[in-house]
Amino acid sequence: MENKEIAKVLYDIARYLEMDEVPFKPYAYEKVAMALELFDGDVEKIYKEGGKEALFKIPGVGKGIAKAIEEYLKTGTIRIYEEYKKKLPIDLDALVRIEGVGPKKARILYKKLGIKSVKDLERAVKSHKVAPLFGFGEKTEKNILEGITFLKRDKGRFLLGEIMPTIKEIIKKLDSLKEIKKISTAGSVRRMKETIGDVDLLVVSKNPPKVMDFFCSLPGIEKIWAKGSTKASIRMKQGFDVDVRVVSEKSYGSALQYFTGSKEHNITTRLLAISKGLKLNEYGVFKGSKMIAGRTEKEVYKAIGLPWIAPELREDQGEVRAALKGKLPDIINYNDIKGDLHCHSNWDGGANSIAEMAESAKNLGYEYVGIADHTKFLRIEHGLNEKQLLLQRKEIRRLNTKSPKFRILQGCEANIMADGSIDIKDEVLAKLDYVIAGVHSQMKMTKPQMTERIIKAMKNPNVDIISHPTGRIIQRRDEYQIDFDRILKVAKETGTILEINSSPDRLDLKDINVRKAKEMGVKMIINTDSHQKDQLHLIEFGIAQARRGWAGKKDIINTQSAEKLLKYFK
Ligand code: DGT
Ligand code: CA
Ligand code: CA
Repeated sequence: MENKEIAKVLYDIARYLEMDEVPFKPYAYEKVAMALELFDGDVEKIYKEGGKEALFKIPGVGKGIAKAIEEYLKTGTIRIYEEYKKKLPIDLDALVRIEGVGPKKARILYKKLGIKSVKDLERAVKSHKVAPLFGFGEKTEKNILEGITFLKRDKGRFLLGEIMPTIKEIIKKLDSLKEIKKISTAGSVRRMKETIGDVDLLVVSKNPPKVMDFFCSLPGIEKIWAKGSTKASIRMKQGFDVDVRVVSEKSYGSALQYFTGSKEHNITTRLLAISKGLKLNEYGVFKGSKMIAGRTEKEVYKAIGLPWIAPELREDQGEVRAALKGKLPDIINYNDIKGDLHCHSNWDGGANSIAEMAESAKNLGYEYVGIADHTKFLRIEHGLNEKQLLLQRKEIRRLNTKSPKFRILQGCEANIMADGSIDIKDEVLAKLDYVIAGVHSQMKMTKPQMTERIIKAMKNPNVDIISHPTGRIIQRRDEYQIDFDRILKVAKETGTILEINSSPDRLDLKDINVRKAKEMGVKMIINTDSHQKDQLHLIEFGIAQARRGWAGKKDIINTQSAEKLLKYFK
């Protein structure tokens, strides 16, 4: 049984408990569910070997949850989970994905209007049955409708960061099969797009039937759509589909080039081949009937007169033209980051201590880490006030003397208030190593208002970085109404750094905005916004967006040493 499967059930229980207004418990379940998703060990194995007590190894697991996990491992379900499902037979997963609908609201909607699904809700909202409910109102009704429309727009796509761990597991399993000589992702996964329609895998093997059998018997499969002699397609329990294709070694490069896409990039490369009197397809590059390339991607690109192009760039956004002129950007590499400056500690309710965050950062090979806890306006996040920030500063200084080679920097993630002011006094901000400021409230302002609000914050001489600058949450919430070009202009003038937030549901700045920032000469920083140590690795997804936005090492300030980095700050 997969950890993720258990995590999912715990998440659901957390939501049900929340709907039932049980205090504290929902949070405990949710925390363990989150920890489980990132947990390295195999929970089922740990339990088999060490019994219930061994489950305490999982962060956040106490007696109650250990018992629940045990019950699930033994019986395949949990009693309260089944009871809740009967009591509240609604499509909870889908309903709470709508911005503006939480578990509590979902419960009211079911009890009062019998709403079980998104479809039911859409109907109710459109006939204005929701606004009169206690705790809802016109505005909520409108927000819910917007949320539903938003979800539909991106229907059936999955967050890359959410499914990547499973993709990596699948690849690892396939790779263990000796009949598989080579394996790679293709399609949007290889291009590291923020959302994924389906997962494409490419395999080289001399024994395709064996590969097909093995692939179609992987754990976690919900159903098999198709199983042919060299091609198969499955649906995973998590809801997404995976296509696998077996190709011959001599066509591996051209197949990889073809199935990596994007479709638009392929059209451009194929036209280029035609213009040179060649034919390019998934089997190779051909001159008449003679195959002149196909074994590797590099050789395929070379045959049509191009250097190899990184998959993240293959969106037909001018990359082929740039390649022809020898002007492909020298994009940042996945191992170029030297430290993460947006990490939360347990001072603001994060899961880990400053020392633990630092330890994990060190293990990633970083030279420094920056603690940027929330500040006082964000009460629910236990934001720190001036006094606490100064206390924390002392603590960080103490920790730094203990490990001279690795450096902990202290920042904060302060709030940009509606009028553009910062919720922490300037004299305290000035004492920190750096200051991140972000919008966390009143996000629905008009374009001029929101633009001015952020500009005012950037003009504050203590504000160095703007976190998640456009505020979007993928599949949930649009960007704020802002004049992004003006924001870039002022960022440039004031030397303010814009964050590329790596959280898989944010990825903010997104790729096209990264490209704009780069073109304007605005510096950026890639951070994870980790609230626990196991999230630090999510940096991969921020780097991917930076690459998709053509950013180079020099555009991203945390590719520099701590000393150089501190010089960038105001
Ligand atoms: P997705 O799955 O919607 O996130 O996006 P992709 O890019 O993974 O698209 P998918 O899975 O439909 O196809 C994988 C790749 O195969 C695609 O990026 C390019 C190639 N491909 C598929 N259909 C066509 C086509 O009709 N023409 C060309 N030139 N290439 C195609
Ligand atoms: Ca795909
Ligand atoms: Ca596909």
